[in-house]
Amino acid sequence: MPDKMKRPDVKLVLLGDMNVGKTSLLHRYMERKFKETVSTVGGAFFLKQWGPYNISIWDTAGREQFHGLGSMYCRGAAAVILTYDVTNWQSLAELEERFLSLTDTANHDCIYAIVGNKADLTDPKAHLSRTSDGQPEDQTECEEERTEPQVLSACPTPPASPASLSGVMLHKQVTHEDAVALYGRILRYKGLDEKSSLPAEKVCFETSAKTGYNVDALFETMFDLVLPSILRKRHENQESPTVDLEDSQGAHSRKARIGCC
Ligand SMILES: Nc1nc2c(ncn2[C@@H]2O[C@H](COP(=O)(O)OP(=O)(O)OP(=O)(O)O)[C@@H](O)[C@H]2O)c(=O)[nH]1
Ligand SMILES: [Mg+2]
Repeated sequence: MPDKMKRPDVKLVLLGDMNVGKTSLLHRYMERKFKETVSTVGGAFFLKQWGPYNISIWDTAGREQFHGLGSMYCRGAAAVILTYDVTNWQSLAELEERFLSLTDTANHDCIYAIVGNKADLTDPKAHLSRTSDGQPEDQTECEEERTEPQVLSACPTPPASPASLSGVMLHKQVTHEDAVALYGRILRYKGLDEKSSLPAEKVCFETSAKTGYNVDALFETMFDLVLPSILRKRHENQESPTVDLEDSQGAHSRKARIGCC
């Protein structure tokens, strides 16, 4: 497929504190598995083909030292997925204290989702997971259970809690209501009216990257919600077509060469 066909139509960004599971959520959705992660450095993006559209999904680093990059990654984002860990109250507080202001560079009609990950640690129902077509999630490739030695990197992400391995439930520090309340505060921060915005029930999720619980629902809901943004962008581009600098420079230099020889 020519390179141009793969240019992203729209951008989604995952934000949140280190260790909440942003990279694991993306692996689960894109690669259908849960595997050991290394704490993200800077950011990385995956391209997802959604019908005729290309969606770039940006994974960002939660570590404080990369904080300055966050607003750059959010520039022009059509959706931001603010991620916390349901077993860690501070990870929710950080979304408001540290990450929300990074979204000032996102599109004015950016959609915000609030996602509480690691639900498998607190909620037995998060152990059962279905793919978007209703099939049980395939967990046979769960690399966490592999016994081969893992290559240690300079900055390994702390391993999943032993509780997640033993099946012991942990205390849920953040409730769904806490996330809904944060969503309300985000709308106020953005100067948006609750009545004309997406309802919290549509954009507040609890997920498990480990079991796959709600992961398809999260990403695919977001893809559907950004479709209007894609269509608007395409419409704007049709009305004021951009000049492809590469092509025009190529044509120009070809002309120049023709002219001078
Ligand atoms: N039990 C459980 N553990 C998870 C889940 N998601 C991630 N983890 C574990 O949490 C740790 C951190 O996961 P990452 O995906 O690297 O976290 P991150 O948010 O990308 O972290 P940074 O890249 O540092 O910002 C890893 O040990 C994962 O195995 C989950 O849904 N359930
Ligand atoms: Mg990461």
